[in-house]
Amino acid sequence: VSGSGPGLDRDGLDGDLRDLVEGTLDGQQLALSRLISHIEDRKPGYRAAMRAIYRESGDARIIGITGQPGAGKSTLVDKVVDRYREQGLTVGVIAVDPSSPYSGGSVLGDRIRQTSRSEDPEVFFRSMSSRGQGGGLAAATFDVIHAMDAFGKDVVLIETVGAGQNEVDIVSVAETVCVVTIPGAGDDIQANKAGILEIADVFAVNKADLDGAHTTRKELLQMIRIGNDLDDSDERRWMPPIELTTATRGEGVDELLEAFDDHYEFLTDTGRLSEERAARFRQELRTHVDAELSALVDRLVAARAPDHEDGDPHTGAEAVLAPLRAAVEAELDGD
Ligand SMILES: Nc1nc2c(ncn2[C@@H]2O[C@H](COP(=O)(O)OP(=O)(O)OP(=O)(O)O)[C@@H](O)[C@H]2O)c(=O)[nH]1
Ligand SMILES: [Mg+2]
Repeated sequence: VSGSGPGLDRDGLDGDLRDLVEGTLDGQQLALSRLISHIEDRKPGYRAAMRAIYRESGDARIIGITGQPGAGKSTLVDKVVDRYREQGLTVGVIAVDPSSPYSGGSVLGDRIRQTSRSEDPEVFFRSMSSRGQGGGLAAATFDVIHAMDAFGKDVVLIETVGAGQNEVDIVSVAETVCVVTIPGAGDDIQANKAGILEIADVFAVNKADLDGAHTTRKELLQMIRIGNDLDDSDERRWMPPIELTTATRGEGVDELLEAFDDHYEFLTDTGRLSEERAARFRQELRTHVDAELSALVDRLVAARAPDHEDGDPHTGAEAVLAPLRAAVEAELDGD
């Protein structure tokens, strides 16, 4: 991507911010890093910066890695990064609300520092947390993905803690979602069956060096088959592959990458990639609207809601909603 060419949309971009955007599109790590801080903090002009960034993004593969705490997601991500680098691809990694330390460009800090590619300039790590995001973590995550994409990363990996515990809905963020589970997780899997089946494009049964990996694989397979039998649509279906991995030793990682590739191929062959991109666009737009809407509503509540001695909650809600309704109706009048 040649960013500083004539195509850059400079509208609303002042000096410093324009330098950051141009530097990012030029592949400068420091510029990317600073730009991400700027957009995470929602500093003035971030929206104009994102507009310029967005126009240059859209080429990266976006892969989500999710699963229960401690399943080995970060260890696996580290090995997946290694493999992609061996294939000559550049990689961005985003850890959302990491429960394990994750800093300075290395997954898990010192635990994996020696083996990780923290010194590799072609790998860019960033961790994001809901602290200081003002509730906009999901919105900021979309933006950071685009920034890494426009920077020129071939693959962006996003690690989130799984099963609905996270603010970021990994399905609306990633093209391919890998759910990481571990041997003996049968009960957890049963409990979250519907949610897991819905989101997983690929399963990794990690810690396959421990007992019970094959049993867990069988349980997952059974669950997928039952779900498949219940589905009577004629559409070509994707059967999520189940890969056994031992992330600590890098075993099963090649097969996992093949599964990612197969899923991507399925998405492109069936035309579902563009469908999903259209859906994601709307979801992303909604996320940005929602992030700011609640601040607007807060202002109305502060100004219009009655005290609890003076009214009931429904009348109070109506007082807040009435100006919003009026504005929406005036806007859509005649549509
Ligand atoms: N035996 C075994 N241990 C593993 C394997 N993969 C990861 N671990 C260990 O599991 C622990 C948790 O690994 P992480 O990679 O931090 O797991 P995580 O899913 O990222 O954890 P959170 O981000 O805290 O949810 C670490 O002690 C790892 O060394 C594996 O394949 N086998
Ligand atoms: Mg982790």
